Amino acid sequence: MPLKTIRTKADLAIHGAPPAFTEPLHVGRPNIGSREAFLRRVDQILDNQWLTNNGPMVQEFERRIAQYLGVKHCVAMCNGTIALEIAVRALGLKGEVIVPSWTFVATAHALHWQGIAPVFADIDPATHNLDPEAVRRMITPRTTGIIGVHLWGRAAPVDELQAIADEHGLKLMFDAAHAFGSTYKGQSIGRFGACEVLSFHATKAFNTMEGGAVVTDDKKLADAMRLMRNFGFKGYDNVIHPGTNGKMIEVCAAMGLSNLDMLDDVFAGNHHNHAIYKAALGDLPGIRILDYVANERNSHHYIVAEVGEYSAATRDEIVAALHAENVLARKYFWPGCHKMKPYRDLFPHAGAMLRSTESLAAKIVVLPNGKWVGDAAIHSICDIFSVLANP
Ligand code: T4K
Repeated sequence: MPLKTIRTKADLAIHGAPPAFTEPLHVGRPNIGSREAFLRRVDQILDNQWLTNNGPMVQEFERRIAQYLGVKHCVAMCNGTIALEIAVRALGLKGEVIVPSWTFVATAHALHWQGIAPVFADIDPATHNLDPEAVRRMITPRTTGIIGVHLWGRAAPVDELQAIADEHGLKLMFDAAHAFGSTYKGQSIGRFGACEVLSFHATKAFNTMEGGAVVTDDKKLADAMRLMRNFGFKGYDNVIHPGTNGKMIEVCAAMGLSNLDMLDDVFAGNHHNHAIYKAALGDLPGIRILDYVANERNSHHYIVAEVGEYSAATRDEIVAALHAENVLARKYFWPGCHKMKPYRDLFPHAGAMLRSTESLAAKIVVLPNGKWVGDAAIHSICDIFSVLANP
């Protein structure tokens, strides 16, 4: 519960008032389902004495995820980043792969880590997702693939990217780390491109503590990834493929199975919170709350505010003021991958092709959401925002 009412700038902690919250309000607080159900499963794991290596809990988790998404194969992994790396390798990507710079750095790292150049294409500022025309501009004879990202769980331009991939003989896969439970044209995300990669990190709408998966309808691809996530073993003592350790452990699968049962509640709670934020902030000068497509399903997990030039305070001033109140809003994904050291060193002039990315990166703030944030806290966060954004 907030500790004070905020009506004017004098009520703000940056002006000497006490902070609105005693405890930090985080953006990525995990959604945790039934403790009893989880602990029952953990007991079962201990009784089984089977902790990892494709155990029964992981197999059940894979079946439930595949069924939920309507895909043929789910290959569960230890996290989304390793899942991206394994998918990239299983698809045989090499040379250059086109990705947005406006994403979490793991999308680019999964390529760079394997000696593949991530080539950054610009986004459409209205959707925050890849601009298909910008993707076309970045294709060279070395390009082998495209990784679309469904940022904030909002679908990338799937059909347009598939058309480009088909036209140029490129592989297309998706980083769907934010998009578990989202739809595109009424169909579950997870069913597009050659494969899609999910993250079940603690901070995601649906979590397995740490975890990820690749989902696909392609059996050959799924089989290859199953080998790769387990050192390339086919049976005892028989290694038939290069591989790594990408396995999900049983406790993570248990967490996932328990959390799956409360998914609808989490999504509904997020939707409710998003509506409050939108109603309170949507009409402020220079402020835009990123919307979700009305007739598509979405977890509404990310409350993304853009602070434009008509706001009386800049994005950085607003973030500083929120932090002073103990609201730990985040500037995801500032400054864009291309401006982070490994990629800045590789491509010092990338910004010339990334005008929308750079402009957006200066405007974004992501606000707390999740079933643990109450209406009173959200109203208080919105009051802080209003006092700052209004002249
Ligand atoms: N692709 C995309 C597009 C992604 O966004 C991500 C991950 C990936 C790929 C890779 O998937 P994974 O390999 O992670 O499965 C966080 C997450 O670590 C990361 O999973 C996520 N994206 C990214 C958007 O956010 P940080 O560095 O911001 O995390 P951190 O530790 O600052 O936590 C965020 C907030 O959550 C904090 O305010 C504290 C709170 N928190 C965090 C944890 C871990 C909790 O309250 N409890 C917790 O247990 O990256």
